[in-house]
Amino acid sequence: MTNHFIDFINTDVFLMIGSNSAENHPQSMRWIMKARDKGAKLIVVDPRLTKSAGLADLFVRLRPGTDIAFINGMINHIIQNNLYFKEYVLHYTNASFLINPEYKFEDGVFSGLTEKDGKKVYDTKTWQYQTEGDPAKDGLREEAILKDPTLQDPNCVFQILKRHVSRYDLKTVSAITGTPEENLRQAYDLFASTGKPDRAGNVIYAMGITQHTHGSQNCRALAVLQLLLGNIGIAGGGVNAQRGESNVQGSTDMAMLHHLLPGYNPMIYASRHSKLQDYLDKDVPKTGYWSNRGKFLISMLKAWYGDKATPENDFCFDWLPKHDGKNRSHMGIFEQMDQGKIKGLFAWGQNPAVGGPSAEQSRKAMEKLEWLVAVDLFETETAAFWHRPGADPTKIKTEVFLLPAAMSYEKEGTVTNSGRWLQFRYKAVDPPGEAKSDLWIADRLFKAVKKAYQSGGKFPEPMLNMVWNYDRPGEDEPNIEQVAVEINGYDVKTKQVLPGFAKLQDDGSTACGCWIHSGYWALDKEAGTVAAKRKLLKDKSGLGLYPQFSFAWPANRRIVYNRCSADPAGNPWNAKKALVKWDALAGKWVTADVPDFKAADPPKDPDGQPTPVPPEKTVPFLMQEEGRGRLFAVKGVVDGPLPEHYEPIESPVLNLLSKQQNMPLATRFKGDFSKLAETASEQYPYVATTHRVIEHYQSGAVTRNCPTLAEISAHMFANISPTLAQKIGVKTGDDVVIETARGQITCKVAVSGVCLPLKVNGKEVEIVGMPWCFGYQGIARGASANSLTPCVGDPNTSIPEYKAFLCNIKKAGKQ
Ligand SMILES: Nc1nc2c(c(=O)[nH]1)N[C@H]1C(S)=C(S)[C@@H](COP(=O)(O)OP(=O)(O)OC[C@H]3O[C@@H](n4cnc5c(=O)[nH]c(N)nc54)[C@H](O)[C@@H]3O)O[C@H]1N2
Ligand SMILES: Nc1nc2c(c(=O)[nH]1)N[C@H]1C(S)=C(S)[C@@H](COP(=O)(O)OP(=O)(O)OC[C@H]3O[C@@H](n4cnc5c(=O)[nH]c(N)nc54)[C@H](O)[C@@H]3O)O[C@H]1N2
Ligand SMILES: [Mo]
Repeated sequence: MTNHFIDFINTDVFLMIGSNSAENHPQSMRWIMKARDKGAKLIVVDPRLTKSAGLADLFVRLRPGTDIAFINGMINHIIQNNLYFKEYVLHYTNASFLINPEYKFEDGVFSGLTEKDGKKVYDTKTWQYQTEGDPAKDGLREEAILKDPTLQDPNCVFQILKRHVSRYDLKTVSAITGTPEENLRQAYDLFASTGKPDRAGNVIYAMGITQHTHGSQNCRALAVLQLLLGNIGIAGGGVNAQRGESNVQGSTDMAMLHHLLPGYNPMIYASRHSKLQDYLDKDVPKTGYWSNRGKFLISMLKAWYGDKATPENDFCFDWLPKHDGKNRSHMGIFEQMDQGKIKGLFAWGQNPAVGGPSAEQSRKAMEKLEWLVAVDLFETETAAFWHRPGADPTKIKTEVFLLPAAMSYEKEGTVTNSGRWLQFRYKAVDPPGEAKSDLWIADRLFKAVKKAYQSGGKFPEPMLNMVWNYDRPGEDEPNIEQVAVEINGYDVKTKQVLPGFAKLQDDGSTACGCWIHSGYWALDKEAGTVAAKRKLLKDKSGLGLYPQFSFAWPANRRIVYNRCSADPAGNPWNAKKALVKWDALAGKWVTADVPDFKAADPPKDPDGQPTPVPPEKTVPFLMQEEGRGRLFAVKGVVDGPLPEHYEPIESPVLNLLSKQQNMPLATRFKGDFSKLAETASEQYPYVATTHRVIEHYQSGAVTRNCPTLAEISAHMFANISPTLAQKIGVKTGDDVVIETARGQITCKVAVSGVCLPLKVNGKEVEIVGMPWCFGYQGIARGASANSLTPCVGDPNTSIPEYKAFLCNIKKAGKQ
């Protein structure tokens, strides 16, 4: 999230799209409802009439997988009717920047589409700015980029965007999404009303936006929208992803992703990086804040390899495992497993037999493993895959270990919420039986592997020399505070904990495990550490910033890009909600939030005062190389500089906008994972989507094992409309069989207005909505929706297309 939950009280209009916060983020909904009590409006955009939609001022029902049509339509409406925030757009975005005149968009694809190793990729040469000098040598300096401040040049970003979205008129959008034109117009006007200096619009999104083959472009479209309306960097605004598991933000910060290192540094690839200098040359930008990336990487190497890491040996860069460039995402791993190329799997706090796409094929792929270790609270469907219904345990050779883990209340450690707030939580109760904390398990596992390497093995150095100083004398449990010190960072010589990442160096004098978290473990006089802070009292701003409650990364900043909350001269757009302000008389910045720009230069002599940086010298988007918000993405996404509507891979209709039916770069998989229905399939005529329910958590391991919750929500079901129910002859409570190209399931049916047919280009399209929390273990059992879902993914993230695919549905027992 660019903003945070309490900040929602400052919002005037919410656009909740592809998120059902009332069920899935009740704490978030609490702040939304507080804002509504003060007069804020809520728009909900969802294929289903959700509990959130029931609380909305305006509900927009759209066909799954058509959000870009909806959002580009809004962008078009805003530009055509002059509803964008002109001064903001001109000064804080790349609207005026000129793009290579060779850039083209034709037949639904961008210039540069080619094939490499049998895969479609874009060469992004024509998507670049026109510059003076050579950006490859000097970096992407803002001063060197050619611009047209009148925004009239046909090659400027604003005109390119305007042309691109002009095809998304109300009629076309309505024909694609199935949303009536009047409903679209109402939503567009209401949200566009926030394109004024004193109005704040807040975009809230989650899995309805991300789980598509164009999920990243869905997010991009929302960012473009918010930049046009001047809603980024202001109180009550932002693009706010409602993250999932309580600590999923923390786990992505820590690089639980195959293409990242901690703190969102890019991964090291064998093909690109044979030595440290390659990384510094190719992946450290010359301009923008990421130009400090070398300091972050080298400090990480010092944290991992300690005294062994020296400038002479590239800080042990050679010891880091290198990515081989293959698809190592969830689906890539299961494809490899199916091909017998993976020997063993740790399912550590995850349950892919229920949560992964094409679940039955995935369960079969696990049969090819030599061993599987499940580290979990329960014997999940994954741990029990070898004795699942229909499997023959005598034929499955996989050796399965179940290590019982302690739950969050049974151990201590930090959790990072969607708003980037990190907080230390204390242990409440002891874990039952032999259950151990994950840290304990990781500690013993590492020590056992290290011991094995001591008696030989290939390339033992990284294992034998890894810093592992978490023992607490006389205690069984490793010292989690020592782990925190390593993540926070310390001075190598004095071992003093660092106050923040500004102190990190690239000469080996500092160590830091995850630069964005740096400062969270710095000492606080009263609380002990910043992350342990729990003081709500001091919020002088009145904006809910509460700087003394927990720690918000980076640098305890609550609202990122906050320079944009004031005009170029430093006067807040909205004086009542000022985050930062230039006091011209005093010649300094007055700040309620930690500024997201360089507000002062350090003092010239040790006793001197820092010198304030005047407004015209500050950069609104510090993390971007060119310092501006990108309406047109010259970098960062592989599948296009502007969002374009493509149909989901499985779709009931042809793409109305172009010949390009779906995302040209979508990731696809082989063998058992390649099964797909064709466009407008007669065999699978209905659109299916999946969602969560308030009673169950995720794959249901923790909630279907809880007797009360298992009783409240005991059955797998599918929601269908009364018209579809009539057509197939069922009523609520009947059993139905749902089938896709991957397989079939039997479950109950619920007939209501939650799902209704939509008129898509003159054709009635029925929607089938299913929760995905059921499986064959636990107290409440039922069929898994993921037995039906396809293995296709977004080319940037490899997230599966869980939210839009084709199915058939029949009354059970009927042919
Ligand atoms: N009770 C409960 N809370 C949870 C979880 C849980 O399992 N149970 N899981 C947690 C986790 S890990 C996560 S990631 C979050 C997820 O939180 P959400 O994203 O809110 O969860 P979903 O219900 O999967 O999807 C949200 C909505 O997207 C809609 N949708 C489907 N397809 C589309 C589409 O193409 N466009 C649009 N605009 N909407 C679409 C669905 O109908 C659904 O209402 O919730 C977290 N909170
Ligand atoms: N069709 C469909 N599929 C989806 C989605 C969807 O919307 N539709 N959503 C996707 C999303 S957003 C997500 S996040 C994934 C989730 O997919 P998974 O992560 O595979 O599912 P979870 O049920 O969250 O698995 C967490 C496991 O961790 C265990 N656990 C809980 N606490 C601890 C602990 O402290 N330590 C350890 N070691 N274990 C613990 C739980 O018992 C549980 O078995 O599913 C994805 N799958
Ligand atoms: Mo999630």
